[in-house]
Amino acid sequence: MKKTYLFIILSLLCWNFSLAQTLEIKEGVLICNQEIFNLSDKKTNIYDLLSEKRHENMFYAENEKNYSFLDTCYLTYILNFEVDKHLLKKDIIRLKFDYIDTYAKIILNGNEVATTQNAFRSYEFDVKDFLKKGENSLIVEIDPIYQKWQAVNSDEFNILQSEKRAVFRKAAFQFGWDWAPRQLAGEISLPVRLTFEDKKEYLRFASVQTEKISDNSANMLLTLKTEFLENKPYNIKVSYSTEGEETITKNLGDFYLANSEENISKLQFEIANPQLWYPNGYGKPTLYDAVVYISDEQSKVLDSVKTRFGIRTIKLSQEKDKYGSEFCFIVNGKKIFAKGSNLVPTAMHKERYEGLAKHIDLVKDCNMNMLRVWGGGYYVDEQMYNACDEKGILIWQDFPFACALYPASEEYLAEVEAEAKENVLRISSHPSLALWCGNNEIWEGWGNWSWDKEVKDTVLAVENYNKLFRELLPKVVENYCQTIDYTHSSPLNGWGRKESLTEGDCHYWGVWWGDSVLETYTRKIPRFMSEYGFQSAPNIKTVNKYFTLPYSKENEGFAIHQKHNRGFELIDNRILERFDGYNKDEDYINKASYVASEAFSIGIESHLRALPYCMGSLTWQLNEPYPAIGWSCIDVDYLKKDVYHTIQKSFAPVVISIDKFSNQDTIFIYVINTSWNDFNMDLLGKITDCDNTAIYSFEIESQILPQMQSVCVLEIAKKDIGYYDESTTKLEVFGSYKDENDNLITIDNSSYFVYPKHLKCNKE
Ligand code: BMA
Repeated sequence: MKKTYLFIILSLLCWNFSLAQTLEIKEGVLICNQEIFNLSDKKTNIYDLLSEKRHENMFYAENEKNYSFLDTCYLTYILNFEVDKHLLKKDIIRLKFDYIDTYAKIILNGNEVATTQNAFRSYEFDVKDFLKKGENSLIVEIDPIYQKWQAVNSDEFNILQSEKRAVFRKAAFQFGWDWAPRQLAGEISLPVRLTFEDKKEYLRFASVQTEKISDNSANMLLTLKTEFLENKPYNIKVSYSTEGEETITKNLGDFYLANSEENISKLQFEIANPQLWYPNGYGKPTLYDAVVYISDEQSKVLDSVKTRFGIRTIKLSQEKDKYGSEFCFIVNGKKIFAKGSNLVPTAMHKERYEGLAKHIDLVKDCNMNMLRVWGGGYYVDEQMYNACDEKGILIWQDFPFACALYPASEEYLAEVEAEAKENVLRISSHPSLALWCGNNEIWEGWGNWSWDKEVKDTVLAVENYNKLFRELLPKVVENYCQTIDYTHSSPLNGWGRKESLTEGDCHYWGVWWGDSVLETYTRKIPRFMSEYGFQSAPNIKTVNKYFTLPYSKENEGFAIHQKHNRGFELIDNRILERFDGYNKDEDYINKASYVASEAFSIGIESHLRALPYCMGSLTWQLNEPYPAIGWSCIDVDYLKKDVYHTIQKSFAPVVISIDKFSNQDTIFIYVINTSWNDFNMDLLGKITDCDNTAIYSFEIESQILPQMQSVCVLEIAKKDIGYYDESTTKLEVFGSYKDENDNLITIDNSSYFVYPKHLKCNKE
């Protein structure tokens, strides 16, 4: 085999109190079907490497078909590196992988170090015995999952024959989804790290959570992960600071930490006069930087670790009321209206969500304050959590389980427990974390999708569900992240059931899957809408980059990007209500966008008008890892789709909404204020005819808009509008108010009363 010369980066990290050294292995080769590819830390997966070698865009036209053979390909990563003999003298030498997907064998200098089977964990191994002076060879072999997947006997695991993927701890969407192709080949991320350390007492990790906020102080919970402690008292100090304030150091006292379970210890401290963290639209997301020190009895500092936190409480209120029970987030003691979207992975492979971290302003500028991390992807990585902490974007984190029955053998539960412990503890310090949720649409599937007819043992299926989602996962959350609530599934009830509108969260798919007209949203108001949406094509630049003309379902270079089996039909049904037809070019893209924009504005405004009955609206979906004709508002290249602008407008702090659907004789005009400030608004409105002559107008001065309220400011009886013909009229409403910073804000909304094809005059 061709000898590979590798780039080794040896970085000396001078930690405060001992000399630890890290060797980063950033380059190597990947072999697939005897073909050799050079790796770099930017390119580690076979799909990117192959498309680079072929000089082609993998997702252009039908190209993706030529990559499907990779599903069955055996992959071998070869990473050679040099080790200095001094390093070998260190007591603890560990090999660390941030990401290995799935079923890998790790071989170091001919010795099998370990096998892995879970893409949701990071891995580290003691390798002191396997390393040698000079050149070392690390080989990672990844077996294709495809053959294992085909061979799964679903009855053996009591899972669905149609969703055998559930046996593997690998992101569900990679098996193919209705917005993504199937791409199953595994990978590792680079750099792989070797750490060389002396054996001594270590503070490995610290997380700070908020337990309680009272008048002038906050009670904080400090969770520490330690290693190699002895059975003696250790002193713990925390230094913390936030921008513009002095650093405060607190001595928390002396503790016997060595006997803690799994080296995890929990301590408490208080912060006086805390600066609170608030979500976008409700205040500043203030962050604190902290350093935790561990010292011995002689006050010698043994180790320290940095962390970052925010001071906020967040609760999910599911209090019962006369309708059912609410589903509402309470931040720092006050209710918020959750505005946001569902986050899916930003790339088909290792990148997970990092890409969006760099584009997080797209989320903030869209007036969003919450993202739900959909369970068919991964646990969100640090970059993205950090970005959300900084911008005030709350994260609802599903555990990675979606749309399938999952096994619950001891072995499987042990894997899930390991991944959950690692990720829950890692994420617990982030103030953006709002909720842990067991899974996506499994409880709904069980109750509504005839799974009971497909699975071998229905009693066992419920037992398995309970073991995973009502026992194991809530227990991990309780142990490692006790300040954050847990709910076992999203949604609580399937959208066909009446309870979906009176209690819990709801995924309402009557519009789209159910082929209902868009205005159905006005009648299907849940307590919290956690998924709903309508498809459209990517931004036109992205369309031109990936799709070929004509834009018709007969042209595979276009049609391959529609992954929903009834997608074209459902879009057509709504377009043809509004337009007489379309050309199979940009005209189709524009008309589909028109429909989707209308869907999102009707949906969001319906939820807002129903405040406080409805306390959240999360569109499906924020982003996509592939150029799909799909539901996202940001496309694969991070470009805004038309629907982005619609959603941004509808998620503004104060919104004018025209309700023309709930009563055929009356038009209702609402103003909804989802902020925590009261405003006064002046409103102006007119109904114009074809020649722009006003046939009706109104003015409202100093309309009081109390915080967190939806106010019906005017009812217009159609009989009172002089000459009125729905096919020739348009209603426009303008409003202006001074916001909390005394800035003059102007907003507007407008509406026609018939579909474009029935409009008798040619208005823009
Ligand atoms: C919801 C999601 C996804 C899916 C979307 C659109 O149910 O949970 O599974 O992509 O519908 O069909």
